[in-house]
Amino acid sequence: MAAWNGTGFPKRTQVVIIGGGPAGLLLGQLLHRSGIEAVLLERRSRDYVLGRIRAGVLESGTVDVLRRAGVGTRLDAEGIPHDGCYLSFANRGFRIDFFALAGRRVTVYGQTEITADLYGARELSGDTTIHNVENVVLEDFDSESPHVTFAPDGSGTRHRIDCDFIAGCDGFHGVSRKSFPRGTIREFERVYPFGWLGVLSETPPVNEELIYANHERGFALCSMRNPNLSRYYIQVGQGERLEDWPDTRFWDELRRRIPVSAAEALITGPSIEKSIAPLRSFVAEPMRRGRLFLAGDAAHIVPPTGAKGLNLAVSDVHYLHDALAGHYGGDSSALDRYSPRALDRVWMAVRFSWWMTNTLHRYPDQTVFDQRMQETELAHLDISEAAKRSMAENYTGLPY
Ligand code: FAS
Ligand code: PHB
Repeated sequence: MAAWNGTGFPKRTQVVIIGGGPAGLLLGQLLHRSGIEAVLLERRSRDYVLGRIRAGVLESGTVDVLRRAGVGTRLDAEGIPHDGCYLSFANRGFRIDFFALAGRRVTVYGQTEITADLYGARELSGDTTIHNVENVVLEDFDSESPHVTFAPDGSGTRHRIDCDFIAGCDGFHGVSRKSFPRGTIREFERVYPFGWLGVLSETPPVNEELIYANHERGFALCSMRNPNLSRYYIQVGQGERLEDWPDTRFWDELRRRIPVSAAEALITGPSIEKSIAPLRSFVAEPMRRGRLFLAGDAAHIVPPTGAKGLNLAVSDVHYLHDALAGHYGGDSSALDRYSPRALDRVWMAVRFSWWMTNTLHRYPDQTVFDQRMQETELAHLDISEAAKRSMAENYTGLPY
């Protein structure tokens, strides 16, 4: 158990996890089940973290890891298995049959639910979670004795936790990646000249499976969370403002971009959540510095087109848990393999997400030739089993 001081905060533990999103919570849960103690520091409140609406599609590998972490019960009961998805362009659509082509499926189950399941498990674990922390500083992670200091919610005092390892699971805007000494991390980035305007509505999904739509007006996606909760996205220009997108304008634009048969079947309703997310591809190398390890969005970002962001966070955590459990079991060799092993899979997902994004979105300076190239890429996908198989293998998740 953690060594405590008189302030009510632990002063030593085995692993300090920075960030209580899916990556941090899942790592804490896997470590706990391996008998390894982790203290989790989260900048926001529990309710704030649980209020985020983000990913919705889980690779089969992600489902396996969540079951192994002991948080698969509600996922198995409420998750919706999908054996395929639709792609549409020029008012025609076709299906990619994941199961027939790749022998595996995806599961629709919101990230919000995963976070809730993980928070429930963490509270049962008895491990320490400290919310609303401020000014987190990572120190001495190039030594054998790293430590983290932080200020609890609004207090002026600072607290220190000594540990064996620090897991930076604090997302793209977190402090962990930025704590690497200058010149020791290489960043690869592409910012896309558009974003996604997403709507959540308590309406039945327009289709049983997802529809990814290419249209000359821009990309659209029809997704869902359950039989009475739909998630829709349309591509919007950079700098678009939510206040310029009342529900009626959103629904009208979505109808224009999906096939006529879907547009006619669409059941609309008031948005219960509406947000705009920017799109970028980003990778930081390496994902480790001494006893500091990055996992999830702290190390990489993908455009949500390929439904990879959350799934990559899970595979990172799978590899990091293996490495840490190996170390505490007497074999530290996997610690050195963590970064190259995780990055191999990250880059494969970054490529796939980049390909999906370039094939389905309209670029501001796009010509009619470019539009025709996108449509022909999709027409080729429709007639080529080899191309469909490649997409099915990547979308359902390459092996760990
Ligand atoms: P997260 O960003 O989820 O969690 C990081 C946590 O660290 C946060 O709780 C944050 O408060 C905390 N933190 C930050 N700085 C800290 C500090 N200094 N100290 C302590 N804590 C700190 N992926 C998909 O697959 N499909 C999607 O549709 C999709 N939509 C998205 C929409 C948006 C708006 C965003 C931002 C992301 C979306 N993603 C999507 C990607 C998303 O799901 C991420 O991949 C996933 O949340 C990654 O989880 P984490 O790595 O845990 O990072
Ligand atoms: C979602 O349901 O939020 C979702 C699904 C697939 C994606 C992106 C987002 O590619």
